[in-house]
Amino acid sequence: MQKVMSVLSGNKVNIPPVWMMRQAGRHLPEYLRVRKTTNNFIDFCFNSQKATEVTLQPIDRYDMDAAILFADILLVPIALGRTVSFEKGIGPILDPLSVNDIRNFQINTDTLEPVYETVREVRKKLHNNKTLIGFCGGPWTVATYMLEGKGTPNKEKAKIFAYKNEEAINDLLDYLVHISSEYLIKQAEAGADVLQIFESWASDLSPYLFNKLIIEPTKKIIKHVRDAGITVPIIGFPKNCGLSIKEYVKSSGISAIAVSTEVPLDQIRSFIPRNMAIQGNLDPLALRIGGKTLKNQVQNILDKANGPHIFNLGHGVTPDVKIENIKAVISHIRTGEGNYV
Ligand code: 1CP
Repeated sequence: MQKVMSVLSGNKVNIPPVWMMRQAGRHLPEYLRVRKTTNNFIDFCFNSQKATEVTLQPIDRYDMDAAILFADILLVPIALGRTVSFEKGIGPILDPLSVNDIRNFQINTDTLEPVYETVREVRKKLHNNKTLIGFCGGPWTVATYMLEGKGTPNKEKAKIFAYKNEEAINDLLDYLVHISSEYLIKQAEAGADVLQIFESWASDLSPYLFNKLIIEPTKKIIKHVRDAGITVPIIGFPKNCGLSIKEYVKSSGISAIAVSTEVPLDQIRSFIPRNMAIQGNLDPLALRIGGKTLKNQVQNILDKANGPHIFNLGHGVTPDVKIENIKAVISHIRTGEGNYV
């Protein structure tokens, strides 16, 4: 059995499986080489051959236990007829939504077909002891980009929209639930072994908004996926959501919880179901710093993660991370020692 699957089914193993969010990305020279061949990031994501190649790079380079599909959470707004572009040094740019736009989405889910082709290709090429993870963004996280038009520090415009436009926000989230459910179902049908829902902007929400914007839409997605007969484990990642993580674990229907860096691994066990797998939560900053700092942080997580655990970061690998340090982390996890630099 794949190690990741074993842990997700509740087994505690001596050596935890490991993968890292954004493991396929700009810290890898082989990624940059392929990335350079396509100017536009969206075209790159929709090029199955290139997306397959970069999905597999971290497996070849590091022997990670899981590959994560190379795509982006912002492909879903494209299926709703919106324009998305990525500007160098800025990030995603979208045309900010008005209430009227929400009534007039031009839905075209066929746009997402190349992503399923990538999943099929990767699953064919990946060794069967490795897990393939498919994903989508949480509806609220995707909505923040659609409403704000770009990544912003506090998502204030999106939150004010949510408070003031009850009907429009419900409609928007329903559209996103609908497309994201289909997106996940088709990824699983194409061969994804596990699905992850990235709720990157789950922080600073009142419990009222957390329930409305995060829990309810997630519940609906998971229900649709299960109703379609998909049984694969679903990992939820409600980043930086504070105590709301309790309600999220209890009510959303997720199979496993991915935790960002601030969550004390030894405390979360007391309020999640026995044998639920936890994924995370090495500080990405420690990975950037390396040396003794990184070694101590890795050991700390190994010591505290009592129970089924998938080793990962609390957020993504940054472009300045040294390859030697990722290798050292993996070696430390598997052999007890690593050459940190
Ligand atoms: O030039 C480049 O190569 C762009 C960098 C990049 C990469 C490597 C972006 C732009 N997206 C991705 C791929 C990606 N995105 C993956 C697959 C690769 C992997 O993890 O190895 C995944 C799972 C995502 C998910 C994603 N995209 C999230 C959720 C996770 C997270 O980081 O919080 C989010 C928020 C996005 C939006 C996004 N995509 C890219 C950028 C610069 C952003 C905005 C981030 C922000 O607002 O801070």
